[in-house]
Order: sequence, then structure tokens, then C-alpha cells
Amino acid sequence: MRRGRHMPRHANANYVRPGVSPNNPMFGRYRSTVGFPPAQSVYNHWRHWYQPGHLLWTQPPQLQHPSSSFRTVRHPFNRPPRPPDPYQWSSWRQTGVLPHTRGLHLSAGLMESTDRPPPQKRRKSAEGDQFQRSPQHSPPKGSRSPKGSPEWLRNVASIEVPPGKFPNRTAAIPELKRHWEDLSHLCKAAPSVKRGKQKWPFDFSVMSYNILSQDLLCDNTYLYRHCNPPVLDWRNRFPNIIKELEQHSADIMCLQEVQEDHYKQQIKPSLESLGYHCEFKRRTGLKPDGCAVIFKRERFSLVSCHPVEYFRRGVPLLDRDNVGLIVLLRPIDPHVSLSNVCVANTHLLYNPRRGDIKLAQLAMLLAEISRVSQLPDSSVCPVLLCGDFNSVPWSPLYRFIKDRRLDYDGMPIGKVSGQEETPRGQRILTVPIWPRSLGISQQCQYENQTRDSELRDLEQTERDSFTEASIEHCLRLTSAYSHHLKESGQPEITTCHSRTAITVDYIFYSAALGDVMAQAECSAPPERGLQLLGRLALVGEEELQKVNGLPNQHNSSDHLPLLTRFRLHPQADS
Ligand code: KL2
Repeated sequence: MRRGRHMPRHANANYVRPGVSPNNPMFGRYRSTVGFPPAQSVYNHWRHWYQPGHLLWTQPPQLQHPSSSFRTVRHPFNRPPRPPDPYQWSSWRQTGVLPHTRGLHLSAGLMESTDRPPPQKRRKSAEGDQFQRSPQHSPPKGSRSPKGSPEWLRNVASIEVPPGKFPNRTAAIPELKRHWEDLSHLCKAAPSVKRGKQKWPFDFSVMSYNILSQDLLCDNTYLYRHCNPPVLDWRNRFPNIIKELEQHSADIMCLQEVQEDHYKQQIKPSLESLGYHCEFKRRTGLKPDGCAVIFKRERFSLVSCHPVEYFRRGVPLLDRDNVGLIVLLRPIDPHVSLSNVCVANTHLLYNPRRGDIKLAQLAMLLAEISRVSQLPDSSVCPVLLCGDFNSVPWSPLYRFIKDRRLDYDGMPIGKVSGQEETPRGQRILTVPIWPRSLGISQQCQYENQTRDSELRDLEQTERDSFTEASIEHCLRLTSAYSHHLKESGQPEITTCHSRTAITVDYIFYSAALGDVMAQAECSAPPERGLQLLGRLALVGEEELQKVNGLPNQHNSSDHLPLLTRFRLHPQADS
């Protein structure tokens, strides 16, 4: 697997690099400075320890895989093969952990889903929660009918296969083909100016990727019955994910479902050795995953970091444990003065029926982004809003982000995210959606942010706005993806398992004047902003069908990474 110096960075021959010289340091693999091992070594290191082929000789026995498919890699001469163990999800929860990792994960009791409201006693006795639910005995959740639920995977999932035996799911599958869509020629950009040796403008890449926490995988095994079991093993998933991150070599990465122990012991050390700075915010409550924002130290410096917890004691609407993480980054360029960039990452509530909660969580994030990105002249610096919003394109929640306004009079809460075509329940969004006691206005601003002099004028307007069925925000955001495939017009898919194949992941950004997407969509894009130069094309359901859905042998999450490239222009006075 060692790649020579002249081999392409992307094993997938269909990955077309953006139109820049392979020597451009922005694109090449991270060039290690003194003290960092070569980037390649991280993946090889983990691969050495974690790939099944190597388990034969190097895997310590206590870490060997419990399923029959892994038993077969043991030395065939010294030890006769043992009878296959029953396929045990509970043992899988621990796979891939380093020897000093904590033992059994303590699951949150008998909650059906991670998005269920946490019972009071769960919060009070985090330490005392001693029992682990066996995912095999999860209550059936089959009553959902998600929009776009793929028939081809539902069929596979409905076949009862004895645990540990997935005979027809083991065939080698082809790699998913994704090509680079170069959009730079569409931008009405100012021509590049060379200043000294440095090329101007400042171009950088951004990834958003839900990497599927092992804990959630084990909690929702019914979503992965179409998979060949080894592809679900963290010991296989981790090296694949690291390899993928390393290959894409994004300057900024927003990851969701990052499991804390995996982050601390594997992900952070690996990415630090590749020259990245890592920030992490774990969810509140007992679930061990969270959001990470990771960026290249040679390209950005950290100005400030702002974790956002959506849980609020005493606010019934905000009783869920989802979080966001915002960082303010200063681009590193010795020759020109560049605006800071505000990068926000979040994973909103999953529950398809609780659009009210999703909107309130989003409002909290937008309020914090507005505060963090605010400049002294009360304009805002360029914003990147990435994450898994558990909402489909053109749903009311999506429209709210892009249109900066949502009129929600009479809207059923189950319609907000668009995840389900025929949501159960008819509850209508209340007016206002979130209580005033949250301290966030209907314009998604902190209420105490307004200066005293302005307060009097605004007071009446704001009081009125709490009785109007509409919410607003002040960020001009455009989606980097168009949500349908250029060639076929089919919907782009960012997440796929046996129940669904939809888009829920996004990279939203402040589009500059002349940006290709802004031209198409924004009547008045802000002057300060980003230009979208290109993106790694997504795929449709058909392409995913050919690779047995997600996760698979090559794609180790049930989401695909979104990858984009942006241009930041210098400030006028530089
Ligand atoms: O859809 V996701 O997967 O963005 O990939 O976000 C949530 C779901 C994640 C965090 O809560 O866990 C998954 N049915 C299906 N998936 C679920 C459920 C559920 N009941 N609960 C949580 N998730």
C-alpha cells in the first residue's frame, strides 16, 4: 500500500484534482515540517495494526475480532479453527479501542434512540448507569417511512440472516467514483495577483464529514444489516477514515459523530502528526460522541473557540444533548491582510418528528455565530456553516438557513426537516417556537447584545416579533452543493443505510460578489465573502447501490464526506 512519490494522492483514478499544479502546497499532501513524521506513515501505522489481514500475526489476542470471519485469519496450522461464536454486537462496541480504553460503554438505559429526551434520573446518575443494552434486543423502530428510503437496501435488510453469516455480502465491491467539479472558471473573480513568492488569493479547502460513531452504530444495528460485518468493525473503519482524511488533505475539517475515546486516542494524535490543530466538543449527556473542527496549523491560527450546548435546564424544548462548535480562524499569509473566517460545525437532533427542537437548536447556533463573526463595523466576517442538519434540501429548516426567514404559521413540526414524507402527528409549531426566556430573539440574536440606546426602539418591535409566526437571521448563506447531480439530475445522497438515502449534510458559506452560487441564488451577496472554486461531486442512489450502500469496504461511514474549495480575497486596504 505504500505509495511512491510519483503516484497520485488519490487512489481513485476518477478523482480529478482541482486545476492547480501538483506542486501547490495547498493541494499536495501535507508537507511535514521538522518534527512531523511523513503523512503517509499515519495511515500505514494504523493499517498495520488494524487491518484484518494483519490481525493474523500482529493483533494482540484480546483485541481480536469476535466474529467468525475474523477467526479464519488466525494461524491455520497451530490452532484448529474454533467454532464460530455467535455474532455479538455488544463485543463490537469495544472494537478498535486501544488497550487502555475504558471497557464497556454504558448505554443510556432503554432509550429507544439517542435523541429521546433524557430522563431526569439519567442526568443525575451518570456514574450509576450500570447496565448495557444489547443492541440485538433493541426495540423495533420499523414504523418509520423515511423519504427516499432505498428499496434495494430495505429488501436486503428485511431478510433475516443468522447472526454472523452474511454469505452474499462479502463479495469485493468496486470503489465509489467521485470526481472533482471545478467551478473556478464560472467565478467572476479578480485575477490572481502574485505578491513576491506568495500566490494571491488565499485558497483553502473545507470538508464536512459525519464519520459514524461506533457507539451509535452499535445502538442502531438494524440500520446496517445490509453490511458485511467486518466493514462495521472500528478496527477496519478507523484506518479507512484516516486514509480518506489524509488523501483529501482538507485545510479545514468539520467532523460529526466523533467518539470521544477514539478522538483522544486515535483521531487527534493521527491528525496532529499530519500538522492539524484539533478542537472537540462532546455532546452533553451520556452519549460519547461530539463535533470536531480540525484545521492545518500552517494555514490558519486559532483566534477563539466557542462550544455551543443546546441543552438548557428548565427549557422543555431544549432537553436534548446535541451540540455545535464554532471557531474563529485567522488565515496565515505573510503578504496580505485577510479577514478572519468563522467556521461552525454542528449535528442537529435526528428525531424526524421534532422540527421544533431542530429550529431552536439552529437558532442558538446562529446567535452564537452572529456574535463570534461580528466585526467592529457591525458587519460579519465570512462564515462557513458545516454539519449534519438532519434535514433535507428545500425543507423548511433548509430554506430558513438560505432565505434568512421562515414563515411557519400552521406548519406541522414533523414537516420542518423533510426527513419523512408523511410524518406522524399533527402538532403545529407554536408561536414563538422557543420561549423568550432562552434569551434569543426571533432574529436569532442574543437579546442582551443590543445596546441600551437601541433597546428602547427595538423593544416594541421585538415584543411584536414574538407574536408573529416567523423567524429570521442575518447571515447570508449559500449551499456549496446544488443537491442534484449535474449529469442525471438525480438527488445527491450524503447519507445512506438500510432505512434512508438522502442529503442531510451541508457546507453553507458566505458567498462573495461574483461567486458562482451567489450569482445563481443571491440577489445581493455581501462584499466580504468566499468564492466557491470547486467541490468533490456527490453521487446518487444508483451509484451507492453498486457499492452495497454505506458503510462498505471502502467507505467506512454511513455518510459521505463533502469537500469544497474556496477563495478568500484580501481586505480592501491590503
Ligand atoms: O441521521 V444521523 O444518524 O445524522 O446519520 O443522526 C443521528 C442518527 C445520530 C445522532 O443522534 O444517531 C442516529 N433511528 C435512526 N438513527 C438514529 C436514531 C434512530 N432512532 N437515533 C439516533 N440515530
